[in-house]
Amino acid sequence: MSRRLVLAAAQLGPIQKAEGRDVAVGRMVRLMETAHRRGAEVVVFPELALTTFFPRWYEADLAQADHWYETALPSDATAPLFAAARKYNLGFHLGYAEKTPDGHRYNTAVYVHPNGEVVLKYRKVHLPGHREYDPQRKVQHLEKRYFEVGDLGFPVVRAPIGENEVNIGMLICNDRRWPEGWRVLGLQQVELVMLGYNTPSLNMENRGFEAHHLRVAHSHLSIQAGCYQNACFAAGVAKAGDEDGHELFGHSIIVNPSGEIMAQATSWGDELIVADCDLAMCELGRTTIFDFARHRRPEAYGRITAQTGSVAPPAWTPAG
Ligand code: CDT
Repeated sequence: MSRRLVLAAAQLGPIQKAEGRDVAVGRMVRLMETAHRRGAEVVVFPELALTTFFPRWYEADLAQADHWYETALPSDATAPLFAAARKYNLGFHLGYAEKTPDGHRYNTAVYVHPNGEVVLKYRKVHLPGHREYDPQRKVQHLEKRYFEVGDLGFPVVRAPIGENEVNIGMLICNDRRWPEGWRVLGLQQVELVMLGYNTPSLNMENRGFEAHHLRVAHSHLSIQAGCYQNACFAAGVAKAGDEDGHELFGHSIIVNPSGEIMAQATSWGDELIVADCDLAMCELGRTTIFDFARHRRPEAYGRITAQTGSVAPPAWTPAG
């Protein structure tokens, strides 16, 4: 039996440092209106969707960065998103910087039901970048300064979306490059992975020497492989374009459980892409080549959880 879900990925163009949340939220509400007109039941927004990608800006005193974080959802600034969700009967995924009442800071995503309830929350586990100001870099990437490692694992929940119950999970940006996270979601029969990202077009870890097309290729490769190997759909949704002189690549995609791209953004601005997803497609992989119960061999995977860094192998020496 087919279980159809109309899925929208709402890529956002750049948000400048000086722009307030009202600008981003206004644009997001317009995208929700478009999503509704195109029949979508759920819309996925990027990582840290409410502000510029602030981890590129160094702040010696963390308290001076407080204005980048949300302390409550909804808030006055984000209330229009919740109102639009109700008006259009549209669930939405939102990435934002979270500061908890006891002072913890996370790079967080939530899925919100059209009635305004938070159904699922995830806090980013794989934080890229560095903690201290790095004078060698042209552009800072201070996620390790501004966020703690997420403490919620990789949760999946069965949630009502439109006509269906859908097993939803989340990854955030750099997480997409780590098969471990995908597999933990796959082990919970995830059907839809919501994944927002802010990825600079230049690899500053490599002083900008990585070719632009490879940056996009690696993003797509990771998402397509994650979907195929875990028999799920994903919406990989970018913040794109030039933020105060710093370029983020777009190329948002919706991917099916065969690892195929169903829809792709072609602009560097606000853009909605939509795909009609047959959730029953997840069953093929899950019951055949990736039937985990039949084929996984966790007794051989000890290193995956016992070890962080790689170790050099023993050297082979000839017996004779
Ligand atoms: N936001 C985020 O996680 N971006 C990273 C770029 C890392 S470069 C230090 C990504 O993996 O896309």
